[in-house]
Amino acid sequence: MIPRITHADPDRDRQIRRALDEAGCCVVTDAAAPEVMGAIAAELAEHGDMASVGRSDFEGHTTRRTGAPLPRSATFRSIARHPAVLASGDHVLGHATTWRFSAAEYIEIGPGETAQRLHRDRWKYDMVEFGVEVEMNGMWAVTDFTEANGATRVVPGSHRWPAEQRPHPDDTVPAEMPCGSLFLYTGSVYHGGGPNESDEWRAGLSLQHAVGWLTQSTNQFLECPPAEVGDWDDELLRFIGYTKTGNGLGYWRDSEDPLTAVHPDRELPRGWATVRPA
Ligand SMILES: O=C(O)CCC(=O)C(=O)O
Ligand SMILES: [Fe+2]
Repeated sequence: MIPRITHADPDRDRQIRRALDEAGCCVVTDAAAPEVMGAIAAELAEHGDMASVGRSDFEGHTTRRTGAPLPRSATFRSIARHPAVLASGDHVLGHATTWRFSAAEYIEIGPGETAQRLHRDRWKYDMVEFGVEVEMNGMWAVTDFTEANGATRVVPGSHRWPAEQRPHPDDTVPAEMPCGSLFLYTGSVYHGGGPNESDEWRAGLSLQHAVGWLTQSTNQFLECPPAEVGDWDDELLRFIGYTKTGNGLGYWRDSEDPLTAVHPDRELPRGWATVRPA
């Protein structure tokens, strides 16, 4: 069973932490208004039309993926640091000096799509067994997610499975949720896009976050270059990677703070010492 938590519940963050510990996943309902989801869909629509459908069994054959929602959608920027995202990342990735945004992708699963292969998202890191969780991911329901239209299928509790244990499709349950819900899951939970047996498209905004010492899935400094992000909040810039981390990672030139590249007029402290995101 996937734990379900209501966004407005005063005990929300504690429940999210417990669900991620026990099940490795949860659904937060009413995390954003359906209008917010609609605005993101509208802002991404012109880019989605240009993106091709997938080319492999993993990407899907009637699934459209649109990248770079941060620069393309001001509305997505306004919810990238949603409180439920911050609570889950702080809990799962808080062992690292910093954790940060890694990628987001708008995934539209079309009628007739088959089930995606079940996987752990953290396998992208050469399938290394790190001994700590390195990813904390999510999926915004931009449309309703139903079992029929391709809701993500997940194996609750599989974040604890040993490396050699593999899931069977019968182990999965669909992350059914209304538009505006947020499905949260750790990098070790087995899951995959569901088969779409309906005649409608299922749209979701997939989120990836990782510890600061790993490469981000998308190159944020190409996607959100310094010259184009001068009016973004410092918190968001820190969140997408304009920050030092660990013991001497992420600095720029003469041990400068990378935020200096966006705001050359600012005097920011130099040095390798980590600054935690604002
Ligand atoms: O579209 C989905 O429901 C899941 C996609 C996914 O897990 C992935 O592409 O890694
Ligand atoms: Fe995945």
